[in-house]
Amino acid sequence: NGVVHLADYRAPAWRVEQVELEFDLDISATRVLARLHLRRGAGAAQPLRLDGAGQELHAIRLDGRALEPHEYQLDAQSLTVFAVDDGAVLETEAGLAPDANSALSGLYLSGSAGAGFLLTQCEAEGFRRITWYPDRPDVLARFRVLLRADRQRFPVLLANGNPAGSGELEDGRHWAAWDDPHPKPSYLFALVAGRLEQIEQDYTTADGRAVKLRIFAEADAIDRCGYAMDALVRAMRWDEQRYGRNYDLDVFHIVATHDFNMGAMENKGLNIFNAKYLLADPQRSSDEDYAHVEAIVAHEYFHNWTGNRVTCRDWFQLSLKEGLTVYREQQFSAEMNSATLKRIEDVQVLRRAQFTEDAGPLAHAVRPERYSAIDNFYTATVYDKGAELVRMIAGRLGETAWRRGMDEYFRRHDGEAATVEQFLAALGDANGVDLSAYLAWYAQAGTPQLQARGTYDAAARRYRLDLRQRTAPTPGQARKQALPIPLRVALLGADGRALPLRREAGAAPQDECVVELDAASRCFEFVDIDAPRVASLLRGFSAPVQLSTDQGADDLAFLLRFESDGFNRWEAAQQLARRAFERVLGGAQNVPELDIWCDTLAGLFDDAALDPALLAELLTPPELNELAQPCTPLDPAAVFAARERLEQALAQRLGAALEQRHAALLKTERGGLDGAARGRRRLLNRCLRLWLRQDPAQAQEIAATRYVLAASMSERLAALAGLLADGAESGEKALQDFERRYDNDPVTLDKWFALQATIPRPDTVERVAGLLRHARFSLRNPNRVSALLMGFAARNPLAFHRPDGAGYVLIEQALAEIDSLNPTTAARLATALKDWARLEPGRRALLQAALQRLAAGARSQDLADILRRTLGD
Ligand code: B3K
Ligand code: ZN
Repeated sequence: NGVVHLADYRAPAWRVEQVELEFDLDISATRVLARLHLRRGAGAAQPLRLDGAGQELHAIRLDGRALEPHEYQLDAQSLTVFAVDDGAVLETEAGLAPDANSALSGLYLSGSAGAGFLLTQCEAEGFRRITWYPDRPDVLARFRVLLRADRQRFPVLLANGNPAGSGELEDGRHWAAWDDPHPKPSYLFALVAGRLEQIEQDYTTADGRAVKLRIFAEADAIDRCGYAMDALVRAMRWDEQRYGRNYDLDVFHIVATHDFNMGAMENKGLNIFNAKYLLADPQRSSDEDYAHVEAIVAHEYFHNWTGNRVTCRDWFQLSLKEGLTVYREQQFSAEMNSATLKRIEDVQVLRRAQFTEDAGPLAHAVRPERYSAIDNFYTATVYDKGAELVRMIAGRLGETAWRRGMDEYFRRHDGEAATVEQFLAALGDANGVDLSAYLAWYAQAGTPQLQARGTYDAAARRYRLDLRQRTAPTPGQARKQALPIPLRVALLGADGRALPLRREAGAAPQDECVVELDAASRCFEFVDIDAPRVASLLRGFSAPVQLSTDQGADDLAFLLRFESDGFNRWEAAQQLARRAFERVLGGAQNVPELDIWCDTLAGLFDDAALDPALLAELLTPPELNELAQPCTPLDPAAVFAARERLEQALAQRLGAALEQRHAALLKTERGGLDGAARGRRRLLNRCLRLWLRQDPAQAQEIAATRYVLAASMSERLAALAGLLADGAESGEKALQDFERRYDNDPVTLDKWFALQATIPRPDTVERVAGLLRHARFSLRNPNRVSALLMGFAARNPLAFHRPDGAGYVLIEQALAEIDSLNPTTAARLATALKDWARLEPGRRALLQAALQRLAAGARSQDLADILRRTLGD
């Protein structure tokens, strides 16, 4: 049935010591010669079974002798050779059609046949679509690659590793050889061939290696790669300084493509990037785009050690490289920018994507125990919850011990394919601690609910904190165990300052303590405490849990005013907004929480000491998906209306101050890219959105002007999104202008599609249906699908969940088509339908029917897997 189980892992029966690949590249007919130097692996002698999919076999030789048909067996997924000796060399010749590869896995064409270029994507199982190979991450081989192609059509020929010669051939063809000295699994293989421009920079590593850094892109994009280069250099320095990790080849190459199934790929020495996460320029990129480029360039670079030098034994260990690398990127971004803001954004991502995943039918452990389509496990759980687990472990060890542990991890496993157990063992052994209790976090799905209750005994001067945890059942995991939960705690006095904390009399006092809940429930005591006003719990979001406390709205307002931990200050605002939302949704007319939320924020609005970016975040209630999460049965329109009431109330309460602050911020707005300018702009844009609610007539006029005069893309987008949400006529005019301006720039035109897909109005369904027929739209391009269809299905609940089901039908039809083109993209889009069972009965029936029809017709294993799990079959 195609299900793979972690428990069934066996070491490979055959290894590849070295592989030589020769490519004769052509858009529609590429030939691949593979020469595998084989070694017997673990276990008793077994026939050599290689993975393969889709290519044609032109020749097969063993130790130079052509094999007879009875000596091997070929089927749709594999090639088996029966009698192979240790040390044998197997040669195969394959034929591929890159231009017919719409799945964008394996070797494919980016762009048009006339002008585009060839490239590969192999993770997780794309290499088998290029040649027959033991396509699993624990087979590490040395790769030598020879590329041959027409020089005019393919002037640039790239592969992993170091350049090993190049030259001319007859008939206008040329060749380039590449040699990667670091043994690697096949999923890290890459090649790129085509007409590409480049920028270059010299870099010397801390240990003295001279490296050429190059970024390649098509001619119209190459002048937008400078920021990525800058980010790369900073990431390389940072990894040297913070982790002692140096780069290990003579070149480091990055290539940009518009046709890519994900964000980017860390192929050894040859990273390939979705152009959307590599290109940046002040006119066309938003502040968010810049942050993404910096983070993803760093992420892929950091993989060179966490992922490439130490790779994963099997795909169940995916979070070993992904969670760890996300965590390293989070540290890097926090140091490059505002640590508080970065933490807030990380937690937003976690709550919006991972907590919702954990609470639904697709919930799975950070290290799942089975899968039927591995590409469906590149999830928020594996990445973002995985990063939270690493963060907890790093926090448990402390900075110095964490570094010592990581050094030990690299020392033990460099050049190997490792497991989560080995990771925890290295970290623990280096520091004489046992971290194995954290394995349960990797094995157990679901978000723990943490309940906290504080009591103060004035006579005894003791503060007692009662903690209790519980995790609800998830699909396939009925019973849950207690997990180790570190909780960063402070007690604030009436003046807002942290009180000295002692766990026992006479101990040295601390401003903040970490208590670890290591059972279902426990109580912790603090002694010699005077007059605590409020407890600040889970500071910095010290564990990926859902915390509920017995604190009242006044306590939250106090935290919002005085808490010195920036994250928890924001969290207090979120919790207050959430309580107000729940009361409003419940139908209450009089909502004291709403007044408290508005009043407290109004009190902070003019606080000159407050970072403008943080203020902008304080002024933003949780987004719709977060608010909707606990609602069963869910009426998305009611959730939308309740959140609107929050925004309205806040806008009214702030009143004329919005216009004033907006005007003041505008005076200094020049489109600057430094952190301070970006922070001010965040507040500028937030003020505009609120002002549009408070005084639509006037604010719309200003927004229309700002759209035209905007000094930056962030400002332009905010003005346009505001106008569109209001249904303003000037918004439509601005949309037309936007399309004219950026018609030829795919990355920016995607913003145009996404803006329209997310207009929170019921008739957006018709608008999206119209855009599906737009000349620039194509179901073959994942970025376009993501902008228009994912934007609509995942980020526009009001329109997508229109009660007549029109939004569901639209997505159903598109999905059926995408499934036959690009299974990965289809499966990802289908995850936007996962919450059908929580909907109120009317919508639920409509969406369920759509899902069932889709499941009946699904062609790819990827889509079928998501639908099956979504429907709970
Ligand atoms: N490792 C790649 C993701 C590959 C996805 C394959 N379906 C990018 C990254 O996480 O850095
Ligand atoms: Zn990654």
